[in-house]
Amino acid sequence: MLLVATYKYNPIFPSVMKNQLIAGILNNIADILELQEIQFKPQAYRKAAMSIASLPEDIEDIYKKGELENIPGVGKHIAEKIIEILETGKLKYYEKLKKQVKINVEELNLIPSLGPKKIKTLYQKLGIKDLKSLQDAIKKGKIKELEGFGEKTEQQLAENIEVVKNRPKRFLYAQAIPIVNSIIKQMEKQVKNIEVAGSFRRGKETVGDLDFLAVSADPEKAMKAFTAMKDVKKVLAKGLTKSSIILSNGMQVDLRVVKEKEFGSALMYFIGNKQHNVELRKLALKKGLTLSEYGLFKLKGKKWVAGRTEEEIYQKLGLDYIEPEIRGNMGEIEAALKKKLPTLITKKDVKGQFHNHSTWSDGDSSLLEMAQRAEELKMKFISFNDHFGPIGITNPLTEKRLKDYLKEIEKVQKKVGLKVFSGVEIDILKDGTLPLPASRLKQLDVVIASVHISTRMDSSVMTKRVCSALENYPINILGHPTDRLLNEREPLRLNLEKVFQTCKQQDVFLEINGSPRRMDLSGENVQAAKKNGCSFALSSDAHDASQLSGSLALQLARRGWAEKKDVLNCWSLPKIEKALEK
Ligand code: DGT
Ligand code: CA
Ligand code: CA
Ligand code: ZN
Repeated sequence: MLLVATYKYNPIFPSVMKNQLIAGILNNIADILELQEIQFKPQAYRKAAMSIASLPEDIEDIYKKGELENIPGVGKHIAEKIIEILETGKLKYYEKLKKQVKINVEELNLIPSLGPKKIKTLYQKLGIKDLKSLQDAIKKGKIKELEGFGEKTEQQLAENIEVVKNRPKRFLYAQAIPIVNSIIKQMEKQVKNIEVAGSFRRGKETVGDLDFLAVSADPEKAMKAFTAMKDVKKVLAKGLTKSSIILSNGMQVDLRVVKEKEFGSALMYFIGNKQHNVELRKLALKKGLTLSEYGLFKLKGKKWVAGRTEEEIYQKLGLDYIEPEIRGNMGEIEAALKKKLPTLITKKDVKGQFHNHSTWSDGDSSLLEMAQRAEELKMKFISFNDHFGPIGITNPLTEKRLKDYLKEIEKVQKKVGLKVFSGVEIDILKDGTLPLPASRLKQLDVVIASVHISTRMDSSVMTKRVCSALENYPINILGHPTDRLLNEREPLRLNLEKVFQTCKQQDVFLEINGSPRRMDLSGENVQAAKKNGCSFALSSDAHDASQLSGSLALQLARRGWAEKKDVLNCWSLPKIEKALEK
C-alpha cells in the first residue's frame, strides 16, 4: 500500500513527492472502486499507480512534454485526472468517491496487512470505518470472530497499528541542511558558541531530530531567541538548560545550553552515537576515569580532567581524534588507540563528479550548461552519463542518437577548461545483459551500469544478474548499487559481499551516488566494500546544473572510512584516465 500522507510539496525532491502522491491517490481510487464492486476499473487504476510509482522521471516533466499517455497503463481518462491533480492539487472525482464510501481508506491503507477485501469485510460486518473503530474492535476481540480473520490476524493487526503509529518520521539529510544553516544563522548572534550535534553531525543519511549545543552567559536570552525563531510551530519545552521545539515542517529541534568548561564533553555526548559513547565510557573506566556529558573526571575524588574540547578528551583517553562521521562503534575506537584511523577525504580532494544527466536523456540542463557549472565549481572533470536503455523514461539515448551525443560532448570539450568524459548510464537488463555490445561500450570513456527495472527479484537471481553483467561487459562503475530510495524504497535483494568481490575482480568501481534521495552506497556498505578491497567513484547523479554542487557522496565516503587511494575522484587526471581504460 502506498502512503498518501498529506505531506507538503517539497522542492528538494519534487519528482519523488509528486509521483508518489499521484500513485497513492490512484491506488486509493482503485481500493474504493473495489469496495463498490465495480469491475475492471480498479485494475486499470492500480496498473497506472504502479508504473507511476516506479517512474524514474518527474511526472510533472512528462506532463509538460505532453507525454503522460506514454506511461504504461495511463490512458486518456487517467491522464486527465493526473493533470487535474498537478494543476489544482486536488481531484474532484477522488473527493466524491471518498464521500460515497464513508470509509477512511487513506487511513486504513496505512496498515500493511490490510487490503481492500479485508477493509470491505471489516466495514460490512463490524462497521469499521477508520483506525479508531478498528482499534476499538480489536480491544473488544471482535476481529478474531470474523470468518477469514482469526486470532493471528487480529494480533498482527494490533501490532501493525502500533508500528504505523510509532513509525519514526525521519528527514533526509539534504532536507535538514538548510534548516541547520538557518538555525545557526538565527542563533549565532544570541550565544557565545553554537554547534550542531546528533545524527546530523555524524552525516547520517536521515535524521530523526536536530540537536544543538550552545554556550551562553545568558541562557534565558538564548532560550527566548530559540523558541521565537521563525517557523516554530510548537514549543514542547522551555527551560534554562534545555528547550525543544517543533518546526512547521514537523521537525523537532533540541537546544541545550551548557557551561564553557563542559562544551567539549557535551558535544561528544550529543554527537554520539550511543554505542560510541558507551565504549568511550568503558575505556575511561579502565583508565580510572569517568566520562559524562559534564566532563572527564578522576574516578577517585572526582577531580576534573578535561571537557572544554573534544580533542582534549580524546587525547586524555589515549585516542587520536575521531571524526564524527565514523563514530559508530564500527572499529574506530580500536583504530584510534592504535593510531590507525583512516585519513578521511575532504572537499578539496574531490576533483569532479561522475554520473551526470543532460537534456540528451532526462536532465534539465544542456551538456554545455552542466560543464560550465562544473567549471564554476572548480571541478577538474565532469562525466556525462545519460540514460541508455529501455527503462521507461521518455527520452533515453538510442544507438542512433548516441553518435550525435558523442559529437556534442566533443564540441563541449572544446568550449570548457575541464576534462569532459563521455559515457552512458546503461541498464543491466533482467538477464544480466546490457543493451549495447561490449565493442560499442569500449568507445566510451565512462560506462556506468545500473539496475532500474525488474527490481523485485530474489537475492540469488538478482546477484547473478548483476555479477554476470560485471563479468561480461567493460563496465567502469556499478551505478547506485542497491537502488534504494531513502524512506521510500528498500534496497535490491542482493548478496552484496558477492557483488563487492566481483567488482574487485573485474576492476569495477562502486558508485557512491550522492543524490539526496538515494545516498547509495550507505556508509556501512562502503566500509564493507572497502574491506573487500573495492574502490569507489563519487557521483552527483545530477539532472540539473544546480544539482552539481549538492552531491552528498563525499559524506558517505567519509562515513565509509574511504581514503584518497580508495576514491577515483581523488586521483590525478592521467591516473583516472588510465583506471578507466578497459
Ligand atoms: P536521530 O535523532 O534518531 O537521528 O539520532 P541521534 O543520534 O541524533 O539521537 P538522539 O537525538 O536521540 O540523541 C543525540 C545523541 O545523544 C545520540 O547520538 C547519543 C546521545 N544520547 C542520547 N541518548 C543517550 C543515551 O541514553 N546514552 C548515551 N550514551 N548517549 C545518548
Ligand atoms: Ca537527533
Ligand atoms: Ca534529540
Ligand atoms: Zn540510475
